[in-house]
Amino acid sequence: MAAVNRVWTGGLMACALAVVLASGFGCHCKNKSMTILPSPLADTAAVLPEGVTLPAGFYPLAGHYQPNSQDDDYNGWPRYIVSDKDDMIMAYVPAQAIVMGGGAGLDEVPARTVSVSHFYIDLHEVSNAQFNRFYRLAVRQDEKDSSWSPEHPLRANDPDYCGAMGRPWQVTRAFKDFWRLSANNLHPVRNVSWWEANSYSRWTGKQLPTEAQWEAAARGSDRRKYPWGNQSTSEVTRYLCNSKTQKANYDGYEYTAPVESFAGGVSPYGVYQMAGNVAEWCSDWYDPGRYAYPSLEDPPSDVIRGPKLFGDRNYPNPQDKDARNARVGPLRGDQKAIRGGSFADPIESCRVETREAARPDAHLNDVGFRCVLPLASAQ
Ligand SMILES: [Ca+2]
Ligand SMILES: [Ca+2]
Repeated sequence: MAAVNRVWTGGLMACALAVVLASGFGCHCKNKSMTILPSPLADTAAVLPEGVTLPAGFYPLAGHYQPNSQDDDYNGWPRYIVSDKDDMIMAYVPAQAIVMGGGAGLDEVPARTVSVSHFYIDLHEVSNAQFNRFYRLAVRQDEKDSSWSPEHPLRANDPDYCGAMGRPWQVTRAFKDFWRLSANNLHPVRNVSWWEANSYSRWTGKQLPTEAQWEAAARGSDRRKYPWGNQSTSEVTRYLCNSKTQKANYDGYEYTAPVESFAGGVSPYGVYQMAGNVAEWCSDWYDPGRYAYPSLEDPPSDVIRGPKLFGDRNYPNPQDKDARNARVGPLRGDQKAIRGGSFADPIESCRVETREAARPDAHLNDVGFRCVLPLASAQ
């Protein structure tokens, strides 16, 4: 677990990030056949060790992957990979047991230990440019074929599908309320509903993180209060995090900051802005009392799933022990979990343990998202 404490310092990564972000959006989508070219960041020729297999469309980061090097190797797993669909760099988070919660909020107690398998997580929040690339594709496909949906569309018997939503994967232009072409391409997308975030994640072949995955990526296993440690004074955090400060501009940003800002505040895995900037949608339905049902197990496969309709007064169902025990969250709910706090929250609300929630159809001006790539089995 020594790797957990390594802090990323890669100037090379910053260069690669700047190149892909500066290249803007649409570079893969201009020809009508929609041919997906490999990301310029992808090392498509890399030979991975036996037993290390990345899904199609995911490659080691070009110029960075050196098998068996101490700096870029978690038992053969590249420390950084690239997601071809959205040119996103993703960071490796090893399998581990983490202590979730234990903080000040009533929904954060008691602390509980959860085992998380290994996965990759987006290095930064999804940017306006990245989301706009998906939006343009979604709208164009929607106009041609009204039955279009991203890969792996939700079905009516999927627990994440709400019949009242009609076509929940439909992507709206709401994010454009806060996106100004060229002016803030590299800022995080916001004003996107959970459905839209989920559609994006499915399009890329990824998922939204569970609360457990999100917390593991933000803090590792040492129970730190913030991604960078425990410092919380405004004098210190002005250099580590974009939160709401007494002086509107104390940390340099009254609203959002570019997604790769505040390099000093990255998590133990080098992940940017898990605290602040925009708060982030998670895949879990929100259950404020869930920590009272500690469990190390995934939900049993024979649990009967069903759609949850808004306004169901039976939620949470006290009989639904299987769902409440699941570390991946309840099977039903009417709000989705949100993590990390935002530019509109005081630093105390940007703690790793802070839990918030909103209806999945809500468009909130300080909520965005990032994605994860779960790996098949624990190492
Ligand atoms: Ca700020
Ligand atoms: Ca954030």
